[in-house]
Amino acid sequence: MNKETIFEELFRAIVEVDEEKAREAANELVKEKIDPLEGIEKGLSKGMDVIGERFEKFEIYLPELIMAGDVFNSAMEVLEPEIMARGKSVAKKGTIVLGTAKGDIHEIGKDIVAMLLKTAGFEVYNLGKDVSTATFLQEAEKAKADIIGVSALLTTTLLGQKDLIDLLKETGKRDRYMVMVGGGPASQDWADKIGADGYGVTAKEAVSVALKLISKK
Ligand code: B12
Repeated sequence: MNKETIFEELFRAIVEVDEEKAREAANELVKEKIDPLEGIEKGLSKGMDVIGERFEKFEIYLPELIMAGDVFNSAMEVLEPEIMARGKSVAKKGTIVLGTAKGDIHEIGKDIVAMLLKTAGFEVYNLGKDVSTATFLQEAEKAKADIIGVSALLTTTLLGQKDLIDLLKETGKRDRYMVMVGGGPASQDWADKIGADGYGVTAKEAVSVALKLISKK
């Protein structure tokens, strides 16, 4: 199977909510030695965008959304070892505490960000989903983190990113931690507006942003 066909199969596996197809296409991708990140971007994530659009138009409902997430994860089970194996970094770059904002349970994208940061040499503390601003700060202190990363997929939970920056200011710790934000409704404009140090559209970008931030330290 060629590259484009595999991407198409990954895309269709999500849109058709077909776990078996997802695993098969992911295995094929690994066999053909294609960059798994390209498969995520050009296949799986594109499928998720279509699922999101259909959900918005009431063409599908919550159970399908949940199942699409499961299909994505089953492809990731195949791709993750390959991504980790391709990571070639040895030297430790820095420490990052990462989580999804309070009230938000989306974590597929955030987990990919965590995985890529690890392969790039960061020590990553993945706090999971629905994380309060107080917990972000508490865990960053415990881990002696350099960077705090906040993911938000809902317009309503985007404010959690601003709340963290406000909390850091209030507690006199704004200069202690760099803050990186991401997720669907976030943007560079938003990051600038709330005074975040970095923003990334994709997990790959999250890594370059984190590397840039750490080099400035
Ligand atoms: C799967 C999914 C779910 C799953 C999540 C499963 C899980 N374990 O994560 C479930 C079923 C739980 C779910 C629930 C809901 N969802 Co939902 N969901 C999605 C869907 C289809 C895909 C998200 C996804 O995983 N994408 C794939 C990953 C790889 O991409 P990503 O998350 O964007 O992450 C990438 C980048 O954003 C970036 N990134 C992510 N985090 C970070 C962090 C940093 C620091 C950086 C730098 C970068 C970065 O890197 C990632 C990899 O490249 C989206 C549609 C969409 N296109 O986003 C809707 C979507 C996000 N959901 C939506 C909604 C409305 C809901 C619900 C409210 C539905 C409901 N009525 O209950 C609930 C909310 C529950 C809650 N409290 O959080 C809306 C949000 C609208 C809005 N703007 O507010 C969307 C956009 C669908 C839509 N178009 O209507 N959902």
